[in-house]
Amino acid sequence: MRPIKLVAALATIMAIAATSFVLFALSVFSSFEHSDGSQVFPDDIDTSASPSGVVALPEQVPPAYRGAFVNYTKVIAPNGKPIHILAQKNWTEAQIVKGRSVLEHILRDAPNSRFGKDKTNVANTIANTKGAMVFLNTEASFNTPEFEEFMRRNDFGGIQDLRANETPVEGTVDYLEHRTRDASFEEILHFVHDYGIKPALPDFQKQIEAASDAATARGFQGWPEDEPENHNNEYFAAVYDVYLDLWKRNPTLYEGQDMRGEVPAGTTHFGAYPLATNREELAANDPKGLAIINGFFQPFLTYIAELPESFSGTFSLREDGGFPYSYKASRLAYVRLHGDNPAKIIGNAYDNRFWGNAGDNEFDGGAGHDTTYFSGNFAEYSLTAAGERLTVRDNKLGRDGTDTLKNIEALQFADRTVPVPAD
Ligand SMILES: [Ca+2]
Ligand SMILES: [Ca+2]
Repeated sequence: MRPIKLVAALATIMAIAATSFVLFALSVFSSFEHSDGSQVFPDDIDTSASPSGVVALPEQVPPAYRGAFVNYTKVIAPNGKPIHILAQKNWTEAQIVKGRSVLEHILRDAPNSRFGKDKTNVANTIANTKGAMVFLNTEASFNTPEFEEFMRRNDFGGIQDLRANETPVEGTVDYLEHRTRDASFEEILHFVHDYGIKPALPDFQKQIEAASDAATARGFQGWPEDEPENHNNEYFAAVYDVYLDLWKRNPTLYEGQDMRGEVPAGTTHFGAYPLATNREELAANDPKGLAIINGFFQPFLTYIAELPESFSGTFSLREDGGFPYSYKASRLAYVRLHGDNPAKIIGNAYDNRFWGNAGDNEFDGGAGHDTTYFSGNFAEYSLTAAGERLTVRDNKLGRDGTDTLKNIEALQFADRTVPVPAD
């Protein structure tokens, strides 16, 4: 239940290095070892050959890392340095991409916010610390010899874990049926908070601590296993989950375990946060919590939800009781379809951006200034208006198909943007 934070124990590393024959055996790898026995994780892994940016950990990576992890991606901070993401084998490529997208989202500037309008220093601080997200299979992965070896030998300055069985990807059956509790926002926000916000934004940190203390006085319970100084870290992430409406309708699985009946009414996070269960209640019942969210984030999720090729049917960003996931999806704004299944996307009041697939798609942007993206140049498409609908047919076979648009204000082609005239 409790997110587990990891701190490399340098003293332990040195004690082991001083006494162990293992070190002798590893001396052939000395070109990537520090004098304390930890191994150097390279800062220059090339991910450019992979369209998704996810690659297998290359040979140049020392064995302590390759023993525990198989795949890799990164986010480049404004200073040009990487923030590392290492993933174990249970993680699908789509899950790794989502995790990276959530990290990019949390680090994306929020122009109208007090502390988040320029996050350069936050991201640079994490990269300078040599921070790494570690995507583990399950909680049991902590207790494997491979992971323990990784913990003894890694040279990361800050590590936060997230597990594969708590990271559902938009458009998968698990997501659509709102089964697995999505912990990616919570855990990745912990990472940014600990290694970016605390060192880089001390005034914001003071505000978070004050809001956390006020909520604690009203019943918020930091995880009991945690030191009290970590409660503000749990609080910020819990409030952000609530703001994203992840608990507006309770999920049914917690890391593979049935969690039905485990969340007292009127609370989230298994009762730890008792002040609000959704964004509307947050404004009324925990305005200090809402203020810290508004101090760092935009109202919507700024990453593109990449729906899998298997998806077909309707994906709704508008709350609709017929779609159990639509509460959490209501905070998305950007969606991309893949494959060639016919599919429809229903937008919300945000300025939506939609990317269709090779099948015939329908897009309804709803309110806001909404844009649909196409693969080719404007001259390669035929446009037909009929009432409030606009049909856009790709004259190149097998590319974008024939898409029908409603409440869309702009068409973005490879070569130009075409505004849709109001009717
Ligand atoms: Ca919209
Ligand atoms: Ca299409």
